[in-house]
Amino acid sequence: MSEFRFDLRATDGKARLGAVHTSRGVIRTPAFMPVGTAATVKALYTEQVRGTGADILLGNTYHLMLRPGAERVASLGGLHKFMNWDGPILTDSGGFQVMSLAKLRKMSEEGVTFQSHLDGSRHMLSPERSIDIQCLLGSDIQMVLDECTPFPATEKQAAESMQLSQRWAVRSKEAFEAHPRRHEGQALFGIVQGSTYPDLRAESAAGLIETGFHGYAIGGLAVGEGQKEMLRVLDYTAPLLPQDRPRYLMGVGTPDDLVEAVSRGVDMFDCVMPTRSGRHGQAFTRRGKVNLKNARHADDPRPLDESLDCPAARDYSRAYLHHLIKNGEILGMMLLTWNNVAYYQRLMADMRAAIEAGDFAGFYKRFKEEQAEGDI
Ligand code: PRF
Repeated sequence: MSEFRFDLRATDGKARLGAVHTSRGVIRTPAFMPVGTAATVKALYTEQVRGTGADILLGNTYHLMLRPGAERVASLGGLHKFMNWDGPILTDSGGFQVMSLAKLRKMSEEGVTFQSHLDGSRHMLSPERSIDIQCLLGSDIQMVLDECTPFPATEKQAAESMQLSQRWAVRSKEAFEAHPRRHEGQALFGIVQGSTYPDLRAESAAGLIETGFHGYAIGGLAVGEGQKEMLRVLDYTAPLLPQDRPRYLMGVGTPDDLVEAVSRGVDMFDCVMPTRSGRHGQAFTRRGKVNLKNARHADDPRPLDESLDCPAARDYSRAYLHHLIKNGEILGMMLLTWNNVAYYQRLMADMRAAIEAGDFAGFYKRFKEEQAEGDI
C-alpha cells in the first residue's frame, strides 16, 4: 500500500501545479471533485465521471450514515465497491451538512445530536464517530469534524466556534490514528475556520499545523459573505498554510471562483454547482452560463460547445436540450450534468496546463475575456 504524498510540481505566481498520491491513484491538482453525496454523482454513470477527467469524487458522511448506513456499506465491501468507483474518494465529516439539513440540532463539547431530515430518527456525530464512519466507508481523504461558523458572526462567536473546531480536530486526529481500519494510503485533512477575521484564521491555521495533518482545508467560506470578501480571506489565509501540503477550499464554487482561488494558491475544490444546476436546466460553457429553459433556444440547431470533448456538449442541439428540459425529461438532466462536469474538468485541465507552461496570467486574461463575451 503506497503512502499518501503530495508533490508540488510547479508554481506560477501563487498558482500551484501538483499531484496528490493516494493508494487508489493520483489526483492532479488544481483538482475539482464532483460531488457524489449519496454514493452517486447524480445523473451520471461512474464511467462518464471518469471520462470527463475527474480523478476523485466527494462523498458525504451525513447522508451515508443515515442511508444506507456506514456499517452496511462496510459489510458490502466499502464505498468504492458499493458505487463502482475505484479512484480516490474524499468524504466530508458531516458537521456542515448537519447544520444545513438536520432538524433539532444540539451542539455540545462532545459533538452534535440531531434528527434525520429523512425520517426524524435520532443520531449523534462526534469527532470520533465521524472518523469511524469515514473509515467504515473506506474513504481515501477524510475530513475532521468541524463547525462551519455561520456568516455573519461577531469576532467572539467566530473565536469560540473556531476553538471548538480546533479541539475537535485534535480528537479527530487521535481517532484517525487509532482506527483499526486505517491504512497508510489514507489521509486526514484539518479545516481552517475563523470567519472573516485575519487573527482567527491565523490562530486556526497555526493550531492545525501544530497538530499536523496531511492536508489543510479552508472552511467557513461561500456561506453568504460574497466573492470579494471570500477572496480577501483567501489572500491572507492561503499563505498561512504549508507549501508542501494540499489546500482544499470547501464547497466552492463558480468557474470564476475556481480561477480566482487557484490564482491565490488553492489546490482542491468541490461544489454541487455543476451537477445541481445541470438538473435545473443550466449549462456551463466557455462563454458563461446558459439557461436552456429560455425560449431563445427552441430553434437553435447549434450544440453547447463543439470544442468540449464530451458528447453532451457536442452531439445534441440546444433546441433538443431545451425540449428535454421543458418536458422534465431525465435525459435533459443527464446531458446537462455531463456537460457541466466535463466543462469543470476542462477548466481545471486548462489551469494545470497554464501553470505548467508558466502562463497562468495569459490563461486568466483569456478566461475573463471569454466569460465576458457571453453566450451567442
Ligand atoms: N466545513 C465542512 N464542510 C464544508 C464547509 C465547512 O466549512 C463548507 C463551507 N463552504 C462547505 N462544506 N466540514
